Amino acid sequence: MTTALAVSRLLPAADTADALRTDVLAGLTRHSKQLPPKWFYDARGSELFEEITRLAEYYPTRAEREILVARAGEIAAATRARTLVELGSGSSEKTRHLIDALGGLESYIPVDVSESALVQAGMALLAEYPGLSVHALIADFHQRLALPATPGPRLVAFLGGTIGNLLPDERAAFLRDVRDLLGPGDALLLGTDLVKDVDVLIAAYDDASGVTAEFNKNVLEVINRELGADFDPGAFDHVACWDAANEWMEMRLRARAELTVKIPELDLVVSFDAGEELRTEISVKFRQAGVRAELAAAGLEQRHWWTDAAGRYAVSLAVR
Ligand code: AVJ
Repeated sequence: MTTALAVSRLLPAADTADALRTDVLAGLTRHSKQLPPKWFYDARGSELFEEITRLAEYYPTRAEREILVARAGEIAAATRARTLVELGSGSSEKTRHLIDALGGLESYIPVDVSESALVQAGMALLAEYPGLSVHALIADFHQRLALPATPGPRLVAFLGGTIGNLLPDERAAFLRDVRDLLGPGDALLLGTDLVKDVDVLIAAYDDASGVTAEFNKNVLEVINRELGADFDPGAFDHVACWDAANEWMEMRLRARAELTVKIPELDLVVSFDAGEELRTEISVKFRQAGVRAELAAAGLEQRHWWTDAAGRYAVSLAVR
């Protein structure tokens, strides 16, 4: 028996194109230039991110995997989930531990903006788990989701530490939206990177082999391709720094010299001073009390908090 992969597009491709134009226009014409990190992830950017997850310096992926492997049985027992919804699923690599552990799982709903990642991951999972129905949703995790009618209880997973890309008010709105997705008996599994030694953090975002630098500069390639811009990625330096007041890592691109960039699709010319920085990502590092408080503010109760043995990363299980 072959089961087809169901794919629903909740995010029209035209909306994605509009969103990029809006973000680039707003982000490059303001006083402190910035771009949202979601634009890193075209096919090349997703590939570079996968490479980052294998770097010696980039611990979060391995730490999260350690937790999921160690706690899979507890997660299964606590949730008895029959449907797994994974927000920002990407390659769905980390999901296999959960699917394996959730013995009674009937339905898997990966949600991602990247259609290519969804189709690739979805097809692979269908082949590996013959009894599982897979319904992929092309959607932005920032958008309110209407989920297909699948059997409960549902477990909504948001892993990888991606919640750290959101500012505090964006996290609050996101967590309220997740709460609205959950019915009684449903649960949220949330991965968060933790505050730690600054040198460890800096190394994770500025690796010796330069993969993260290339990942960071890839956003300029995306803007060149999609909006006809003429960014020279080589004219920028990769910068990773710790913001101690906000407890987040920042990635920036710093113009080596004064330069201008044409963005024909926006009828825009942008100038950079020598040394001017463009913020491309924040990656918030959390503490347990903070995560618990943010969950509570959204109407969610933190039932479990599991860290890796080294205490670098945490996975929370929360319910309504
Ligand atoms: C996938 C968003 C969790 O913030 O650590 C990796 C992306 N940025 N290296 C992170 C990223 C630089 C990553 N997240």
